[in-house]
Amino acid sequence: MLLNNKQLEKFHNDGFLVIKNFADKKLCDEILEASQKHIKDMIEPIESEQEYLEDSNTTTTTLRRLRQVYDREDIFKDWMTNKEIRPILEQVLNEKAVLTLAHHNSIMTKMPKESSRTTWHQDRRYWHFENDNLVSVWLALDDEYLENGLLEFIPQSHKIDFSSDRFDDKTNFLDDNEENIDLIKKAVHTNLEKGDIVLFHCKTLHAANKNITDKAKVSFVYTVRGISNKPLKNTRSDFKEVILD
Ligand SMILES: O=C(O)CCC(=O)C(=O)O
Repeated sequence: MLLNNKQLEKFHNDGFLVIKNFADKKLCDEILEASQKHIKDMIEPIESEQEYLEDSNTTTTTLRRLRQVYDREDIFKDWMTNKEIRPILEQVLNEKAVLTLAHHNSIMTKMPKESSRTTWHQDRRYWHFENDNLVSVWLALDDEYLENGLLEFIPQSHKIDFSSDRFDDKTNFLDDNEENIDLIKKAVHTNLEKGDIVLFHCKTLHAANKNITDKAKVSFVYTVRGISNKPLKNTRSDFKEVILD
């Protein structure tokens, strides 16, 4: 499958693109099913909500993300190496894609009630590559909407070079900075249905609310880099990778 010119232009212009109905709904159900035991038993490595809270002295652990999912189940690996998406990844990266397993290699959850808001940020904040030619692929395994923590994006934010004072010391984009307030007003969202994917650039500002519904939201996210955009040596981005030939 290939993007048409309008879709490709939209991706480059906005910094993200929703592709409706990309993955088979049955595949989404199977991925979700395979993720259940990892979620229920919080099988490591995981990221917890508590890691994101400033003054958390609770002993509870709420799952936020299953990390390093590529090697956990064949069905996860198969999704991340899916052949149908490769021409699209090559289009948006403008060169061959390499799956980088260091960072977004995750099943992302928003647990009912216990999840927290994900503040505005750019994904490249903790990544170390030669440049910013990195794109993430988000798969909705079920319906996603604002009340259960749908991703929201700020169109064209990937084109802006922000000064560091617009972020806090954890590189969250400050909600109360005057210039940021104006930009955040431009945020958009598109409800997702099972099987929809979203491609987003590593500089595109995005955020998500907490899940206020009674059902967990579970999504899959992985990242690819352009083949010429190498991870910097001796950083955490310099990790196992898969060339998507
Ligand atoms: O679902 C979320 O909390 C946001 C996830 C996110 O920002 C990301 O994976 O880059």
